[in-house]
Amino acid sequence: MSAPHDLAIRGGTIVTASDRFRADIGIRDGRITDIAAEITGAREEIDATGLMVLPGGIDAHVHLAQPTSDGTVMADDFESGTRSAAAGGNTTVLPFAMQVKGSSLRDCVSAYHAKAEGQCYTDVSFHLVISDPTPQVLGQELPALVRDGYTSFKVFMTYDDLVLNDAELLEVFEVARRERALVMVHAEGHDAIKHMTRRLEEQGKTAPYYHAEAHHQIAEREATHRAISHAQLTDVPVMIVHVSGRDPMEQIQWARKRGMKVHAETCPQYIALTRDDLKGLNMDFEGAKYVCSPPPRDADSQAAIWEGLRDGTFEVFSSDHCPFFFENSEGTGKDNPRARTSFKWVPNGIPGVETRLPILFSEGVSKGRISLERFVALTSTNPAKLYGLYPQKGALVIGADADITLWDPTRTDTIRQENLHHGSDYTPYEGMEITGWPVRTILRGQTIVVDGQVVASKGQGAYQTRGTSSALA
Ligand code: DUC
Ligand code: ZN
Ligand code: ZN
Repeated sequence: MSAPHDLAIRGGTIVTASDRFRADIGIRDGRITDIAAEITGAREEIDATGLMVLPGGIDAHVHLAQPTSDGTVMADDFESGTRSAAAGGNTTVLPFAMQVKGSSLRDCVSAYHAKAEGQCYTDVSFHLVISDPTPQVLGQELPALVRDGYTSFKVFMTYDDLVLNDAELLEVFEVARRERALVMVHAEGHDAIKHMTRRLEEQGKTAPYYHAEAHHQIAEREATHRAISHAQLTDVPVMIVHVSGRDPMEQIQWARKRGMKVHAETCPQYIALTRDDLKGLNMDFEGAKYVCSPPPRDADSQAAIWEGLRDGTFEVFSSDHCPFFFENSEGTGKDNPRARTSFKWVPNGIPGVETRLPILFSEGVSKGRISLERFVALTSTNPAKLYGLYPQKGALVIGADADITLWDPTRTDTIRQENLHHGSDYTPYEGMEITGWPVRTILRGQTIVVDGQVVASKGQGAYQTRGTSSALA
C-alpha cells in the first residue's frame, strides 16, 4: 500500500489569519490533504517542533525585468528575483507586465511571459500596467485580458511616460468596474512634483535627498483624494498602493468611514526608513540608495503606518521590490552621470522582496506591534483574496496548495547584502537586526529553500491564472 502522504509537517504551530493551533499537516500531490493532531506514515517528514507554520508569503507588488524608458536596467530578472523571493519566505510573487506606450497590451503580456517562462523559483502571476488607454486597449484588449485571468491592473498619476490624466483615469476605472478587475493606483500628483522639482533645481538643490521634498507627502495626499473621488464617481473599488505616510492614509480612512470601497497597501520602506536616509553621508550621493516613490517620510508617518497596519486600514503589506544596481560599470544603475546632475534622474525604486517578511515579523510581531495572525493576513491571506488567488493560495486548509513557510520566531540575524539572493549590489536595510526568520520555504509540497540555501530548480515556479478579486465579489 502506498503512503497516504508525500510529506507531513509535524509538531509545529499552525498560524492562519485568524487562529493558531498545534497540528500536523499532510500533503499529497502538492496540496494539503490533512490537518490533524498527529499524522504518521508519510513518505517524508519535516520536524517543525518549535517553529511556526504559516502560509507562504505572497508579495503582491514586485517589479522584475521591467523595461525602462531611460536606459537603466533592472537588477533582477525572473530568475534572480524569484530566487530572492523564495529565500525571503515567499511562494508567490505578483510582478507587473508593463504596457509600453504605443504598444499592444497583449504583446507586452506575451513578451513578459517569455521572460518568465522556465525561470521562476516561486509561483508568479502578473498585474498589468495601463500606460496607453487607447479605445482599442480599453474596448478590446483589456476586457479580453481580464477574462483570461489578468484581474488587476495599475495606473499611474505621475511619471512623464506613464501618467494618465483625470479623463483617462475615469475611463480606465469604468472598464475596471465593467470587467470586474481591481485597479491599483500610484497616487502622486504629477504637476505638483514637477513644480517642486523645478523650484528645487533652481535653488541648486539637486542631491538625492531632494527627491523626498519634490515627491512631497502633500502631492501624495492630493492624488490619493483625487483617485478616491474618481473611484466614487465611477463606483469601483480601488487599491491605493505603496501608501507612505499619515496624510494619504487619513484620506483612505476618511473614504472608508463614508462607505467607499478603498483598499490600501503599504511597504517596508515606510516603517523601516525615513527621508533622512536619503541624506546619505552628509547629503552625498549615497542617499540615492534610498530613492523610491513615494519616498519614506518621518517618524510621525511611521507611527501612523503602524496604526494603519494594526487597525486594518492597510490590508496588504508588499515589498514594492524595484531593484536597481547602485553602481555598475555600464552606468545603468542609480549612480549614472545624469543622476549626479539631479535627483530627478535617479531611478526610483529599491530592492526588498527578500527582506519584506523578516522586517515585518521582527519590527511588528517580535516587537509586539502586531499579532502573528495579522502578519499572516497582511502578507499572505489578504493579498490572495484581493488578487483572486484565494483559497488556493494564502490559506492553510484542505485542498489548498501546500505553499508553506516555517518560521523560527527566536532566530536572530542581521540583514547583510552578502547573504541576500537578489541582483542588486546593495540593500537599503544593511545592518538591520532581525528577530524571527523564515527557515524553510515549501512550494506546492516541495522544499525550495532551507536554512538560507535555495534547493529548488529554476522553473519549479509556475504561472498562476487568477480569479476575481474579493473586492469585486
Ligand atoms: N512605483 C512603484 O510602484 N514602484 C517603484 C517606482 C514607482 O514609482
Ligand atoms: Zn508605483
Ligand atoms: Zn512598485
